[in-house]
Amino acid sequence: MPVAKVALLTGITGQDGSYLAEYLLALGYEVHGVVRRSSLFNTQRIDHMYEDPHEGSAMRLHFGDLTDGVTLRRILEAVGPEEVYHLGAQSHVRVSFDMPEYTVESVALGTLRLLEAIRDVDRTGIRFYQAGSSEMFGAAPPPQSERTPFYPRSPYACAKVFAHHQVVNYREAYGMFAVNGILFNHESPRRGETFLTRKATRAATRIKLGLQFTLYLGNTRAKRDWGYAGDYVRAMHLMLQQDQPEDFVIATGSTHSVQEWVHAVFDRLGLDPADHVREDPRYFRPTEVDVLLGDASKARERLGWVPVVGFDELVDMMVTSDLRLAERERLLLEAGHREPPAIESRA
Ligand code: NAP
Ligand code: F7E
Repeated sequence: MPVAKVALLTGITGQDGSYLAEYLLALGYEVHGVVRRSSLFNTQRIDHMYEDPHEGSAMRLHFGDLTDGVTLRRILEAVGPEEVYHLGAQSHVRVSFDMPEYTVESVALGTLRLLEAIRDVDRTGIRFYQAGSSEMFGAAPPPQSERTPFYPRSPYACAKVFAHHQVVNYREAYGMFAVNGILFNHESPRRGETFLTRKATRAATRIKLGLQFTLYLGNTRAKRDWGYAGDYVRAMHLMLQQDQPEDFVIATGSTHSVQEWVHAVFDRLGLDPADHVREDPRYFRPTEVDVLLGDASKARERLGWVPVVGFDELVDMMVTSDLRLAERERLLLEAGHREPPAIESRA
């Protein structure tokens, strides 16, 4: 019987980490994840994969933090992974303007800490994936590909550009198998509730069931290339199975405005956004990324990667899932549970 490959994931509790862990477990991997300590459980997205380690679970969790290099090194030594998927980050662009120093600590220096730990533990045997972002292109005109120069427009994007260049430099300086996936926006029913797509599906489904009345938004003219997270984690894995380490753009190749997303969501529920959507200046960013539209032809040709889920199917999937969630909320409310705070009071 072939020996299972061992993978270590930072950010396993996040949207992408949960889909990637599922994907790798299905391929027969032993999956290890770095989880930060929190006062409430932060493992909701991966609980369904967790089994008692005493009974030989294929997924194991380790306490660690991207701001703590010593612990990252200890985890690497203890786990001995063949593949490291570095997904952990303070990943919210607007929040990065509120918390620039912490964002750089976790996104830029966190990546450097991990690369340094790998260099010491085993510089050539471990394959390393860096979660790069289309935000790095920022104000560069579309379409954006691997050849497009970066023009970052937020502390988050500046930190990702730093991490990107470190990965290239560790590859060239130490011969490490280290790659950057430059992923455009990808969404799912597991998307954090303060990102635009999910904020809209949560709000519209709650409005439909009478749990909320208004959705407050910032800039609705921005355009994004939105794909499905489940498709994008396949690309991460493919990048680490190649003969040579190379960087790839991952995108759908079509772009839609925030307004289009909101209309598509409200339409499906028979609601008119004009009755419910209002502007709130606090959701605007000091500098915005106006249009993202990815050219993923290199990934199509070299990895054989193409997205399966399109815009309409993604909207359907997220609306259906959040409608179920809102129905549960309403049932709890009817059973006398306290009304939860409105989504927009949270971020
Ligand atoms: P996410 O849902 O926000 O998940 C982020 C993960 O990082 C969570 O597991 C979080 O832990 C963890 N984390 C945050 N700060 C940490 C720290 N200091 N130490 C250790 N772990 C920490 O993000 P995502 O959407 O899955 O994205 C995954 C990665 O891809 C991120 O690096 C993101 O920047 C990048 N990316 C995302 C997209 C996208 O559209 N989703 C596109 C391009 C790039 P908690 O659960 O405890 O918060
Ligand atoms: O914003 C606009 C906002 O926060 C999308 C992260 O995963 O993808 C994500 O970053 C657009 C922006 O995602 C609201 O101004 C309007 O133009 O969902 P978002 P993002 O900033 O594109 C990239 C690729 C990453 O790497 C990041 O980690 O929507 N917008 N009104 C709003 N956005 C939010 N969040 N909330 C609003 O009320």
